[in-house]
Amino acid sequence: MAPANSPPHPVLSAEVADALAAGGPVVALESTLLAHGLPRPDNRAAADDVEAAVRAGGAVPATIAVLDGVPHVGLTPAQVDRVCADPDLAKLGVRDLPVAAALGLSGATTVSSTALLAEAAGVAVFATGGLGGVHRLASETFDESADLTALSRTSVVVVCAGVKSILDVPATLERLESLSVTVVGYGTTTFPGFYVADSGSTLDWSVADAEQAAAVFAVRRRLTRGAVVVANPLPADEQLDPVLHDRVIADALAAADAAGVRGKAVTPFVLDHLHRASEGATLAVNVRLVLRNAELAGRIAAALAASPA
Ligand code: PSU
Ligand code: MN
Repeated sequence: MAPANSPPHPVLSAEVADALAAGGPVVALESTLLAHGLPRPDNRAAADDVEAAVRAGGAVPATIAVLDGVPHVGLTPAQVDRVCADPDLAKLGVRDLPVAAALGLSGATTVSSTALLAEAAGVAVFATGGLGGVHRLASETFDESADLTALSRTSVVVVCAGVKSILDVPATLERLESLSVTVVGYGTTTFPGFYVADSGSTLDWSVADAEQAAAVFAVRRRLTRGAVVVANPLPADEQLDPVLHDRVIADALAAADAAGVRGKAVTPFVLDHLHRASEGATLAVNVRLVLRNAELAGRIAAALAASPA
């Protein structure tokens, strides 16, 4: 039996275990974006497409979820079916992991808990859509995603298209600075706005390629714990029309407020509202940006495995 003070060890799929044992490239993928960020049944095809994008980048995908109390890193197709089909699946941040593990419950993992489980499994690179962050009106609601503090203490590269544009982006960047999270743009110092290429905020640093992203992480890992966020914008010709973007987000936030939605239900409610209000336009863009991030994460993991110092 494991010592009482060791964390519940994630169960690795055979393919992920083999890749890690060989020092090969592996990319962690979160399951909350599948279970709570994309609508059923489209989420099931997206799950396969995201894994394929990681492989196209040159790495083994490791989708992470908690099933019957057990954290899994790398899921079988039947386990992905479960994550994508269950309308009652819990959304698990770091603070929820002990409850799920102790009570034998199942849930999808957010950025915060996926990063933690990836690090525990020895997976250094993680791809998602957009980070959680500081919500608009957070000065009244105190709604700030646990993603931010988790990234301050978890050693992982997170490839994302910025933070979800339903948030207060400048405030989120300020918090990432306070928390000493390293943030670099991929080929740009324009901070992407998730569905749109430009959030209106800028970054101090950019990396030119996957090798530079891997090199930044290799130094950070030796220097201090905490994440390197690689912000990967959509090309302008693939983004959501910025005018449509601003209109549907304002509507979605007003609808969430009117419905009295609070806490961890806010993000899934708003994303669902956006997908319906834009007649699928936000959904298509959301899937596209996740695929691009997964492919880039695959290349960064491959670069890291090639020069593991
Ligand atoms: N990115 C997406 N779709 C999502 C999320 C991110 O493209 O659904 C999820 C992530 O799991 C992230 C979570 O960690 O939203 C943040 O939720 P909250 O704002 O409640 O912390
Ligand atoms: Mn929140």
